[in-house]
Amino acid sequence: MSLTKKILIGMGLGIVVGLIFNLAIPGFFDTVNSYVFVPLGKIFVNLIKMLVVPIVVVSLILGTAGISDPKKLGRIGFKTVSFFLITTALAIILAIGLALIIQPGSGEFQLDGASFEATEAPPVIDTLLNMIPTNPINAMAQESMLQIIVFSIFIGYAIARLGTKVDGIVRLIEQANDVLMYLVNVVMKFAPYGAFALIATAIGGQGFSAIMAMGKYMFVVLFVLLLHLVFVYGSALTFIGKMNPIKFLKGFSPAMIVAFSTSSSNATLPISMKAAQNSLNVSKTVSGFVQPLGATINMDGTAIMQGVATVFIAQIVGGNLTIGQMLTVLLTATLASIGTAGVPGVGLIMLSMVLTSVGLPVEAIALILGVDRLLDMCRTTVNITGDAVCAVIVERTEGANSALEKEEISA
Ligand code: DAS
Repeated sequence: MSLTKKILIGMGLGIVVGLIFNLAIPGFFDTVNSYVFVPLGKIFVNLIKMLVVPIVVVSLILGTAGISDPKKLGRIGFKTVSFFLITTALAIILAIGLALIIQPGSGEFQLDGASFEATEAPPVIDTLLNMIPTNPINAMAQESMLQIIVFSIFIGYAIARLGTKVDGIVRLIEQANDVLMYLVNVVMKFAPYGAFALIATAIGGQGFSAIMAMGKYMFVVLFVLLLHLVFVYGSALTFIGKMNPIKFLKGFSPAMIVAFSTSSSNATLPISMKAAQNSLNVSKTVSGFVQPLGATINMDGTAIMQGVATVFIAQIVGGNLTIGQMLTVLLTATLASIGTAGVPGVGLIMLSMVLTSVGLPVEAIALILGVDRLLDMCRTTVNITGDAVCAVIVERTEGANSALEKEEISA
């Protein structure tokens, strides 16, 4: 049975058991919750938190090293990275904006105990200065995410500039990334039990209001994913890529279906490259550069989930994000999407990093864990679609450039 099915079963059982305790035997809930649900849920959350810092360090070093060597990047690379960063930032702004308007986390459901002290954001200058770690190891120990990110980016930049001299370190970090991605799979095997326990705790304590909150959260994420697909990618294709979005959809839908069913950008890559080359007239050169890079550093769908989830969790723990914290979310979610490889569930692990960066309790992912797998299927589809849209646009403008160059030569 697939992991998706197991997580859905875990979620379903969690809802049923939670409702039984909430509606029929509330007197037993506290005891069973303390000795069964909370420990099981804590194991899963701690396993996720255990991976966050190493994954952020390793994947951001590799991601930055991969995109910060101007020689290697060239014009195609510059266009590609610019498109990725602009669309990811747009995705997060859309996500935070709509989550603030729709307010999925405001209502009678509030998370008990998890108090959310809006850490008053110090003046912007201090925030920027504090991003530079005086002691990177201490930053990791303290889970100071912005400092960890800055340190990783510096290392990645240095690796890119030193090139072959540090091949040994690159190989070591690449192997560390493989180990961590393997561990993501191992941790995700525990997800069905974690989903069951965390949802049983939330619903056992709060009943239907918790289910309503989950439903509203899911609606907002799906709504923003659709908006991003239609408006951001649709207009980019029409006005820059000079391609009819319907034509794109017809040519790229096989890859979108594979992404939806596998929840993995990496697993879909061969299909999405073939679809781009055979049906969207993207050259092997552009497709071979843009799509593999995009599968790693461009995850608009994941960034949307992280934007909505952070605002949602801030709302259910009774607080609202300050402007400074929203900017932190914009920065950390954009950077989070740069390094994380496209494997199932990695977006949830990186969400822990975003939550930590604004002082929100990671335990609050309890409510979104159960529906995360379904959303992972949808956001992975958006992730790889963004890569293909970028490939079409780079091809079109490169094609235009090379056509212009040919004209100049022949003139
Ligand atoms: N499943 C990831 C991907 O392959 C996205 C995510 O986990 O958010 O793109």
